[in-house]
Amino acid sequence: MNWLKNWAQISPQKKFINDATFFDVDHASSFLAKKWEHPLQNHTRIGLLSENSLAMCVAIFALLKLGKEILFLNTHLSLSELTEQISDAQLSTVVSASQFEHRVTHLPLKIPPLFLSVLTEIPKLHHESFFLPEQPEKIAFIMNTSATTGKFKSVPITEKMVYAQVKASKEILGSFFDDNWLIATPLFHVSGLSILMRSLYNGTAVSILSKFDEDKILKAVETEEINMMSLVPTMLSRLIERLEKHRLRVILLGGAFIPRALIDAALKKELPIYKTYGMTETFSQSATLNLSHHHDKLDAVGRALPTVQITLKNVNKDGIGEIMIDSPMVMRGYLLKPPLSGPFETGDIGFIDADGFLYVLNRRNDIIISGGENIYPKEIENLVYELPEIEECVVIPRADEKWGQVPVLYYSCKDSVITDSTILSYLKGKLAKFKLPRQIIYCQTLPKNASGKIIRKVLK
Ligand code: S0N
Ligand code: MG
Ligand code: MG
Repeated sequence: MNWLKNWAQISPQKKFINDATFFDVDHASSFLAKKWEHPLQNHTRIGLLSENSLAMCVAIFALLKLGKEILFLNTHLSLSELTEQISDAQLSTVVSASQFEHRVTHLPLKIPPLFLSVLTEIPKLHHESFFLPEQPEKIAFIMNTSATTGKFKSVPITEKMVYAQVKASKEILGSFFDDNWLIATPLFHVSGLSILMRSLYNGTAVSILSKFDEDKILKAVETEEINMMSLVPTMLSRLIERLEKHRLRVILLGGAFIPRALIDAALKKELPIYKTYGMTETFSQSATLNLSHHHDKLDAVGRALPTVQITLKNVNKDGIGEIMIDSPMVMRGYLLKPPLSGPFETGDIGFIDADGFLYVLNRRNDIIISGGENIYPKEIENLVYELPEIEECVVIPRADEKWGQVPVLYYSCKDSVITDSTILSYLKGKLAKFKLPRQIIYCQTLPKNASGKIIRKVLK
């Protein structure tokens, strides 16, 4: 993938990331690639642990130039979660922001970690060229997503998938010379990484903020050139009231259920909302709805992007079925697992209307989406079952104004009892903070059906 090199030649002085030009980013990433070539020799799969930053982007391009597979690590994960992800993917080492140094030193790495701070040392004139052959099937990125079993799954994202996504996205959203897309979602999710790759493909600019900070975003939108952003509903809720002066042409909104009240508020403000339906396995958006053009379809998530076919399986008498996606942007099998063929089974339930608009009724099985972060009840339940006092437990979502949904734990005990706070402190440190149950409820027995299965619906 030589897009960066190409833009550095075509428009070297054009801004790419914050104040850094295409030339700067190409130059810095080549320098870094040269520096890392030797230590990373013989190691293909490299972890990356960082909050959003220019340095993180430069590292991404340096690793791509070296032909590495970059496994993105969620910065919110606990040490034990990180350790498991690193061992599972057979990572040799990680590139880390220096703020995580104390955690990285505890990880089981084969060779010492590399730190992003080296970026301050880039000499002005040094320039090394990296030319890469086109390799559509090569894995560029790996992202872990939570799975029904409670254990994550690793999604290999090939160059072909990236190309298919960014090209289809451009056809739907258009691209203008002065576009500047705010990256406020994490680069360790496809919601963030896809912005970087789309803008790289289009030769347009991005603005990066390390943290989601309402004041900073509103100021940037008012005073800077930002005209596009990608948000999860929790983020838009936190911004919408004060979002007055702007030149936004696209707000790509997705990653979780979008409450109707939020849509109504956005319409009232005439915000350029594009609802998006996508997932890590499709390297982000696969269907999109421009709200301002479709006032009669507000509950839909839109029509399939070019090259995407969305179909339904096991359709019931009301036309509702399981959503399947086929496209060159679709993953062809999880990492270190057997390949998948045919359309990808999302596990989501929905229907398609006569005009081809997709409606999603239920996201995958019993998934909980808190502020755009996915949580599977099983990953919490599995840990709770490690406590000897626990007889049974179940985690279900509770609606939450701020986060959309939060996990709630119900449990029953064997002979000896256990306190809620003992359970919580057991989970703390083992789970990312956003996965911790917001409420813990003791039950003498949990409601069950005739075959002895816990009925989640009753607790909901
Ligand atoms: C919502 C965010 C920004 C909240 O983080 P924030 O404000 O930085 O929180 P902190 O200040 O760090 O912490 C405050 C307290 O809140 C807890 N906390 C943090 N995050 C969460 C959370 N998600 N749920 C519950 N609690 C949370 C902290 O632990 C802390 O607690 P205390 O006070 O006790 O210490 C942040 O969560 C965020 O960035 N969320 C977005 C993540 C995201 O991008 N998800 C999308 C994933 N999906 C996809 O990528 C596929 C869909 C897709 O591609 C897409 C999605 C959206 C838009 C476009 C697209 C596209 O198609 O391109
Ligand atoms: Mg945070
Ligand atoms: Mg915050």
